[in-house]
Amino acid sequence: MSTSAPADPKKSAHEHAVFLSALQKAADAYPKPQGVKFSYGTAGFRTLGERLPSVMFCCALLAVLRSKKLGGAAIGVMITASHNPEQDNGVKLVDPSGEMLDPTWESHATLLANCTSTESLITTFIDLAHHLRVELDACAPSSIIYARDTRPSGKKLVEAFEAGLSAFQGLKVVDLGVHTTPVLHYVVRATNARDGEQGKPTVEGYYERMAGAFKTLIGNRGPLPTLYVDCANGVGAPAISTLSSYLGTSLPLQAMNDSTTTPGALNSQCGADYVKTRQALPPSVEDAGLLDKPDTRSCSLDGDADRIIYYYLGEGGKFRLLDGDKIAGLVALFLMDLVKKAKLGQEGGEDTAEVGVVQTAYANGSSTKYLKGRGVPVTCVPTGVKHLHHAAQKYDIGVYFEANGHGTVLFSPSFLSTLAVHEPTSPDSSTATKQLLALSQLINQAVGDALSDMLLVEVVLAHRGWTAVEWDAAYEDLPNRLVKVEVADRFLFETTDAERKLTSPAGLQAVLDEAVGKVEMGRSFVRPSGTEDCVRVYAEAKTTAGVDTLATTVSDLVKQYSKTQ
Ligand code: 16G
Ligand code: MG
Repeated sequence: MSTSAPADPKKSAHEHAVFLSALQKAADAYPKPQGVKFSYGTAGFRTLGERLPSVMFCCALLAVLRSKKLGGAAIGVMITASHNPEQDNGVKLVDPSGEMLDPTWESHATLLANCTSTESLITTFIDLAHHLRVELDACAPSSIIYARDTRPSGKKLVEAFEAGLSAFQGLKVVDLGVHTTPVLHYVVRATNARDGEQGKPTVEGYYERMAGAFKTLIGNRGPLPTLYVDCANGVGAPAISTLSSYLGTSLPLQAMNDSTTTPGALNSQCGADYVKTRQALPPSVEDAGLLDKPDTRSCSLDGDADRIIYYYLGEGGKFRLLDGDKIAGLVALFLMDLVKKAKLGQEGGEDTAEVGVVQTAYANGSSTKYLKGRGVPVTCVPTGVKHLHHAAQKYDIGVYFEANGHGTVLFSPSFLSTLAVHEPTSPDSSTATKQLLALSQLINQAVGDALSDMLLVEVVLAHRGWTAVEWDAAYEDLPNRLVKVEVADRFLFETTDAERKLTSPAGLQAVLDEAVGKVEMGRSFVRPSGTEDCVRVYAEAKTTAGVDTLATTVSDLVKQYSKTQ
């Protein structure tokens, strides 16, 4: 198994035998449930919480392996099922930079999780370590940081995970407890960074850094009007309460749907996913009658607080959605203005930095048009945070948002170095430079973060002197529909061009193009879901009638072609 000769072969063989026996004993308590096939997808493993103990055990083994492979760098493990119903749970691994697990390791996770006996699990694990050239002995350092959300199944899953860790000697382990997904990503990234350059690697460090940057950016513009926050009855509730205490009076936050212990309440009739898919207020928010003034803004977090959607009631009490696309537009144009003001070019010349936006095909056509019309480069990538994140890293300032509200802004290391040494030639340029630096601390550099995105939106609105109404006025969304179509085999549907075109089933794309051509400003695409057993159809058009026709036609064609293969 080892590639280098051990110092004392006898001692090493003995240690290995002790390790195998500990592993066997621990693994026996967590057999894989029969008849279930686990798959590590875009959001890690996700299914009913009661099915997951054996998966948690396997994730402990994989996390240790990954950390040892990377010379002992801290690996994160988050136990959550985000916006899924309360009985579901899930687990995903976080790489040392705070990004999602390297996709080439996803198959290793799936392989381990599907082992049907302790013997096959141990053999598979040892073979994997051998194949990846990882030393399993205690001398090879390993460090794991984990957290969970408020789901009732979380405690048991943590126990299963810890049982997996218990087979190893000499691990560095940090249990953060109950926190949001972005907190875990932040702590992992900060732990692995040099000289604290990403902030203090603790939960307190996370809140301090973010709240400190917010206060700097708000300056004497505060206190801002009260913001109503729907916490989806999830882990966002304690997080909002903690954040409030760090913010003081600069931004009064009023939490709604903050009952984390009421059975069945999590994500039920509330939260970012509910609001985005129904395009309506959560009933609890409507009943509270708090959004009575036309400019009172409110937002909803999802179950693990890595997504955020804003909204308000417009003229005649009409629900108005301010989704991920609207956030991207607001933020990108603000950043472009700041870069211009900072005059980062040679001898006080204008911008040298490129601010770009990354979207998926789900972005409303109006948002893409709005951005391009204002000279903002836009990249379209396939659904899933890892694709957006990587594309955003190609810009000096990369703004990425999915329409569903998951996103953040990445500042490239070279841009941050430019800012750090920049010598402003005017008070305006000095202020803008300081603001850009504060923004790089306010915004979570590891992953989309509802809390940090919320503060970012508040900063931009305060600087612009806008209410939700002025923000919303940027453009009018084209009417759009998202339809879920159940088919016998969703893997029959294959896509290209950032999921905008189908390559299979044969012939379907041509008839879709024909259907789209018949509808004014029509656009539609079809892709297999990465998280559910279905195919998703997206359609948009100039009018509501047009989009309804297009969505129905395309859904019918999908059903028809899924049968003829
Ligand atoms: C996952 C993705 C999210 C994406 C969604 C699409 C991550 C962390 N999350 O939740 O970004 O919008 O899947 O779901 O990548 P779908 O494939 O079922 O449409
Ligand atoms: Mg989430």
